Amino acid sequence: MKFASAILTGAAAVKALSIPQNVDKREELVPITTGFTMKPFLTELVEAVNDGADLTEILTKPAGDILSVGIADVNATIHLGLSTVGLAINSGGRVSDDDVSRIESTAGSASRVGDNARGSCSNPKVRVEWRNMQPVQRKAFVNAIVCLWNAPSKGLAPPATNRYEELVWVHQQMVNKVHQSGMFLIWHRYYTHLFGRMLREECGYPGAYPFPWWDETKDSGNFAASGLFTADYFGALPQLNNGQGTCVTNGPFAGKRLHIGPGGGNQDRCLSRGENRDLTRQVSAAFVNSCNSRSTYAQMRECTEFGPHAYGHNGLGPVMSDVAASPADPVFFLHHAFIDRNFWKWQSQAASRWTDIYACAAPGNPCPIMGLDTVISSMGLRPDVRVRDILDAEGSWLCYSYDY
Ligand SMILES: [Cu+2]
Repeated sequence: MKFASAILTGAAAVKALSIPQNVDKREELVPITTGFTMKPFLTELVEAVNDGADLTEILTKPAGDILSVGIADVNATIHLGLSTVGLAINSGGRVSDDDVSRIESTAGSASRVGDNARGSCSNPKVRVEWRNMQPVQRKAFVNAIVCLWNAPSKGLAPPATNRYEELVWVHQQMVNKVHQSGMFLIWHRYYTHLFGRMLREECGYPGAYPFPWWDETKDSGNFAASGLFTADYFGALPQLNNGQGTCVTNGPFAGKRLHIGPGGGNQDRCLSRGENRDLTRQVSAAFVNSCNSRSTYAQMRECTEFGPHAYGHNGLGPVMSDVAASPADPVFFLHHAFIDRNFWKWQSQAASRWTDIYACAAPGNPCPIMGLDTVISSMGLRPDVRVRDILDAEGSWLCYSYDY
């Protein structure tokens, strides 16, 4: 094949190169084909207020910076939107409420977490917001990801061409079990933690350096300005180009090829990004506060998953909006550390949230109930754990907290 193309000249060579199946062809623009289910802020806000949450608290609680102009906007929108949103809510859509009341009535006697007590985690490792890390730490973090990417696979997943892709493969295989149910926050907490352990144990990311998280509320509507997307770190995040993402061509991930996904398939393609500011604008402190004002795990999880989580994913382009294989973009883990930090903050509001959980262990109606002994699997990446091991991030098993 190589020989054949080498002897083609002039017009014949140009024609050969334009054949779509040509393996040497490298795409520049990548269409967006799937996306996470989204639920708008306004809908969530009205539901939260209907459930007794304090609107002023949601809009002014300092979970990030909310501009006064933002508050005025939101108030105006609420007045305009109440009647239509009210109709939408009354006509259904609150997927998990039935399940939640059923679960709460049957699982109220869940036992306390005893063997994951906080006492044995006297000095939790602090996860630090990206901007608060030293440049040398940020660089080491990115280098460790590159190391995982360059490391051979361990045979866990045949389609994976390197160790990093085994991690992506696990998410792809688990996708239907760990989204759209109570498993979402718990499982992604474990998955993100495993990623951190692989960086430290397999790629030498120093124990003294923190695991980062990304406070996306500070970059609401302009993720590209976060400081993550530079040639020093994760490479560019351009705006969408005609609704399409662009292959990453700068930084340590320039020219990287992906082999797990899109969706359930496994196709060679580029790592691509493209910001949709209409979507990233939705990832606001007010939205996070609204989710964290919900009193039950099920409500908070649903708000988070379909809210800031989904808008962050879908706002970052073709790879990050691919539900199954989104971890193929390493920025996935900073995004999920942000989601986990919000979960941690919600848990911090009441001691029982570290020790008890009422949730669905998988999608479905009726759904299987999650208890403290429900197994959390990474399909062989590391040994399985139970919910009770990781429900409390500041317990002995995980032993971490966040800087704010
Ligand atoms: Cu996921």
